[in-house]
Amino acid sequence: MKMSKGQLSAWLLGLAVAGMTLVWGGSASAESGQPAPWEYKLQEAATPVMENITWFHGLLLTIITIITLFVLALLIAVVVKFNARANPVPSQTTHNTLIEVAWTLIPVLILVMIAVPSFRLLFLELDVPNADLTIKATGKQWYWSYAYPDNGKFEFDSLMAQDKKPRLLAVDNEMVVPVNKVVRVQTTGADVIHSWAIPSFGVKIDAIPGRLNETWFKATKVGMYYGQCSELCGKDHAYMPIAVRVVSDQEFTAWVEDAKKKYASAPTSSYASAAGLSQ
Ligand SMILES: [Cu+2]
Repeated sequence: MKMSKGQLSAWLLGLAVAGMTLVWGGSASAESGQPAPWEYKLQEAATPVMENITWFHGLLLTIITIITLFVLALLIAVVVKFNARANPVPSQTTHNTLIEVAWTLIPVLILVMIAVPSFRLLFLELDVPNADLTIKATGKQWYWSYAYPDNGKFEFDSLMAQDKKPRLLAVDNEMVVPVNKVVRVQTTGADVIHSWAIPSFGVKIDAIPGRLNETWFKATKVGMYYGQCSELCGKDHAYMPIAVRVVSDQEFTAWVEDAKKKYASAPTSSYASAAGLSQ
């Protein structure tokens, strides 16, 4: 098969367009907040942070694709134009100042172009804005406990529910938060290191014994959002999912009133009782 230069560039262009369609194309999952069959992309964003992560991921994939296709085109050009048959007398050239300066400077410029949005995203993730409420998530072998210090100081355990869907993600008592509110999440571990993570929120933070980590999210859509413990923590690491139910303000207030009664008799966290801090 012999390809003309025009055919080859048309073919490469087609490949690039197909790649970009995959990267920037429509949503893969019908239901947000959980994984979908054959999903190859990031879950649909439910917070501003995750929207930024998705955008940055798309940018990087675009840059990588263009660079890879460019290198592939150069390789093909070398193979076609400079093989022994097509080019029996090789050139003796060893240096070309212009090209050497270009292949140093252009990669530097590309890296700077990546660094600017990268640092902006890091600051967005790390800088917790003024929070509307704080929730403390304690990782335990093998479930999570959630405390609401701003809403009545109750605490409850959240265990995987065997009989509920989605399988391995549903829990008995979900963490409940109001929509469009900045939620500060503080994490700690009661026994070993766990990690509190929700893909569609763009949040993943270690829960470390003896330490208090914090992160934040602002869910912009009501619904159910699922995640999993993301630090290998022992035998049942795969069976301590995280489920967050995002509701309207009124529903949240009603839920808090309910929860205060429902969890009134729940034991306080092991830390609070060990330190004599129980309310
Ligand atoms: Cu864990």
